[in-house]
Amino acid sequence: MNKKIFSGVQPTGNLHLGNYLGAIKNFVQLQSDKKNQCIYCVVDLHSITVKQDPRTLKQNTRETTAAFLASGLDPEKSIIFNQSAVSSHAEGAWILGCVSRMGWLSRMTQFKEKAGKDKEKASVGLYVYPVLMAADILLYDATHVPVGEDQKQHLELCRDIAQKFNNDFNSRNFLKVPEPLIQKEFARIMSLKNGLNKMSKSDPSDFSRINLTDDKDLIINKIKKAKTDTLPMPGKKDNLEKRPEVLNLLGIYSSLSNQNLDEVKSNFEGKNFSSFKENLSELLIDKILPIGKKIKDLLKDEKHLDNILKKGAEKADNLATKKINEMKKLVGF
Ligand code: AQP
Repeated sequence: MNKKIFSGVQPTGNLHLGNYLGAIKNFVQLQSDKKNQCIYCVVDLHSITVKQDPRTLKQNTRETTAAFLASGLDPEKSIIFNQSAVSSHAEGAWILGCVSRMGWLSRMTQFKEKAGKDKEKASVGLYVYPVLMAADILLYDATHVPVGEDQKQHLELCRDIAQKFNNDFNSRNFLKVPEPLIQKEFARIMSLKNGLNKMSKSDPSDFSRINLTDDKDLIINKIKKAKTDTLPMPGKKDNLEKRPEVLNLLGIYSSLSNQNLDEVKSNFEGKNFSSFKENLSELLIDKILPIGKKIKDLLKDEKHLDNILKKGAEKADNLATKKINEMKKLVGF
């Protein structure tokens, strides 16, 4: 079956290993199958759900685009654009917002996590963020959406919204119900400081994550300081349920080296943590440093990046305008 792929990344700076292993690496793999139509979006409308400095936002949009290209996305093979350049996303979000139910959105755990204790002060945009995400996906009839595990609940909501729209407007299969594409193992990369928290751009501690643009010394230092525990390196048979930090580091090794967890455990069984950490740093330097270098090079030519986004937006706009016009007709506009 030919797949239509849609996914996005927020231009909120500090693109990290979690974004890469949970999402972008998968984007590149999907692009390599010629039968797939891939659309990858820098979701700048999503990023303003929390306060952004306008000049930094523009630069972060370029940086996320550079990270896409440096990781292997090719504008000749995939549509690459920024969300705010295609106005159908905002229009679609309004229509779908009127179909969505408050109760559905109230159950979204990401809002609860991001809004924290003071929900009253969170933006309305942060609350309705998953509706905009549904519009992003449904406008392109995406069949598959590659995301990290943290976005699974939003994808389920998107499916509910699509079905309700189709029912409400008597338009069976008009909005295509998409499937999530989530890696089977290590779909959620955790913080280097606390194995129970997700690795995140907005974590105040830079030592909680490996950024794609970190240099060699910083990578070595961050892995050296990454939390482990006092027990020895686990063997193949050891259960790691109660050792989240160790599981996370082994998981990172496994994802980067394309080996399964048991193989990684066997390779390091009986060795000490410092030797494992040295190996992990070397692997990160081998896989991530070249991406960081490319990002920095690409950022030297802002016009080139802006041009890629502009051309991508023209292609995306053609597809999205058709769909939003049909959607408006169904609604009665
Ligand atoms: N830690 C993670 N492990 C696996 N996948 C992850 N993703 C994010 N963090 C991890 C995936 O990366 C894609 C883009 O994410 P995003 O930029 O849209 O926003 P996010 O999920 O909110 O990521 P962050 O880093 O946690 O950003 P902040 O701190 O700004 O909220 C998504 O597919 C996501 O699943």
